Amino acid sequence: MCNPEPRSSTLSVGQRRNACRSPARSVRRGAHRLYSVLSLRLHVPLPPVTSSRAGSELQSTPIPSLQSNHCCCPILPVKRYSRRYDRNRSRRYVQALVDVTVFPHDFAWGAATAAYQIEGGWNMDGRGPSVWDTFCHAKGGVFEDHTGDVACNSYQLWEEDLKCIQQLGLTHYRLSISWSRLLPDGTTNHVNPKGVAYYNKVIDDLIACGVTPMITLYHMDLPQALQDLGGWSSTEIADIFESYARFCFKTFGDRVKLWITLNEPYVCAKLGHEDGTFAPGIKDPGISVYLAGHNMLRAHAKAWHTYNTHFRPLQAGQVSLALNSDWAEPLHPGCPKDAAATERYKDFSLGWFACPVFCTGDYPESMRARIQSRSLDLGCKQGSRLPRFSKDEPSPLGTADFFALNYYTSRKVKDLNDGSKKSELSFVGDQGAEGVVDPSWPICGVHWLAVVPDGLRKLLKYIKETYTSLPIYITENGFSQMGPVQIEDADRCQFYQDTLQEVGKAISQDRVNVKGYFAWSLLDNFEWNHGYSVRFGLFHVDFSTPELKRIIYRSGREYAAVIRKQRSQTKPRSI
Ligand code: GBH
Repeated sequence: MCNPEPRSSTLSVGQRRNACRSPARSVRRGAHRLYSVLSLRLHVPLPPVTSSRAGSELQSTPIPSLQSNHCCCPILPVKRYSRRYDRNRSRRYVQALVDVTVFPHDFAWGAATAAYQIEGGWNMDGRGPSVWDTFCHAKGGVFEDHTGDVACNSYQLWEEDLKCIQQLGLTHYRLSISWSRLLPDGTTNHVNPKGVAYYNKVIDDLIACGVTPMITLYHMDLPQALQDLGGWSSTEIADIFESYARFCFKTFGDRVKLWITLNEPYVCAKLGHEDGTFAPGIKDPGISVYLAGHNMLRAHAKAWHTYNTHFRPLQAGQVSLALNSDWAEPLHPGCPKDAAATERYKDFSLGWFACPVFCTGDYPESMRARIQSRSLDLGCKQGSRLPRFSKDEPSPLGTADFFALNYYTSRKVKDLNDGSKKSELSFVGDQGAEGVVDPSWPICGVHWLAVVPDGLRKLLKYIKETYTSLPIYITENGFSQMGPVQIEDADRCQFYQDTLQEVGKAISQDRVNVKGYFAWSLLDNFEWNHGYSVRFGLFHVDFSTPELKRIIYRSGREYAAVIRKQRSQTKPRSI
């Protein structure tokens, strides 16, 4: 097993090679040799080598491998790379393989980032602390105690980011606002003028360059002052969020027409309040998770109604929330228990937020029924642990003008009702289902990311059929790299090629109204509890030097070529 090395490692390539014994070491060794050559040519210092396993060791609950005690299925070892993703095959990508003609002429070609992951400047110019500052500074929760204190320093290097955006030829850029940079204590009682100036400049620069901004109001970084009042578990947070949203609509809405209120409420509620692996690090299984999710939905609904009533008439923009979801299929297709578990798995992830907003104004029936009956069985005093929406507040139903989807991976789902979680007070126990990785799927980089591009197509179709015919923006999708930096990231090129091909099929064959695609991410950045050991960027950021130089990956060059090609080939139809 591989011990992570310090970021300023001076080991030779040979020593590094011996230090890292991952199953994919031959692939990585080759890549590292290539990188060594590049580093000479580009004067790029060698990157730190981090173990491909180091990140997964952080996880308290590792992704279960394919193990099953019912039905029949051979159990194969999980591979880290398949043949598909380790070949230098993507040259044909731009020329032949992605059929760009199926994308509508006004398709949004984007990349996404989030404030805490890139900005740094954590205490500069009056920014207040957020829960992620506290979580990182407390140490122990993040790989090698990395922090977002500096990150890509986009607070001071915005112009460098803008050059990257222009180099890619993006039509859209998705960024998030650091709530505590704008409102240091989270409330509109104190506005930080430097924060307003920063986002004004970013927005103005984007527009001047012909790039449409999409702005997320909340991407995991709650102001610490609000956490001190109870955070997402408190009822009051919904009104406080509404005031923040109103402030942003008023201040930036003359120029910003695409808004995301909350990014991935599932992740914030589950990882932040159930598992405790994300800030604010609360481990309160089976209870806080539903409360936090509920207050996020209330907050979102209030913000949407505010926009709808007070801003839409003048500003004519659109507001939604970004929901993450795996695609899920039964582990054993013929097994009715796995089939039912798969429906629950989808309901407890995507349905938890999509059903109230797009379908019924309430949680999925399966969540209501399961949490109610298990609350009784487990002797919960307060009745069901799943809160109810009050009739005195705006309903979440209809509070989205488009569907915003973050897709990364897929799972095979097995029934858990007879297992150890049966009498456990927990979200997974309520769900009664567990997602596992199919051994035929390549795992690239971070351990949870099984690469399944056609899962995205299936998910898009499912959303259209189950939730809404509104336009869909894929607001995040990407591929990670760990270990030695590979600027010539052929595997990621292959991934984008396959994925865009699947998106094209969803548009042309399944008739899904996909309006745009945002690659995660513009830059290598602070990847939450994996720190800087996992890289999702289209640009590499050299974190070992203070300049934090941005270097385009081959996948960035190829993404740019696809965008250029699509934009030159598809013109608006003349009337
Ligand atoms: C996105 O979430 C985030 O919006 C973005 O900020 C982030 O950088 C990007 O993913 C890449 O990770 O470790 O087994 O507990 C994607 C959804 C859900 C994927 C939580 C990782 C953790 C699995 N994420 N999941 S585990």
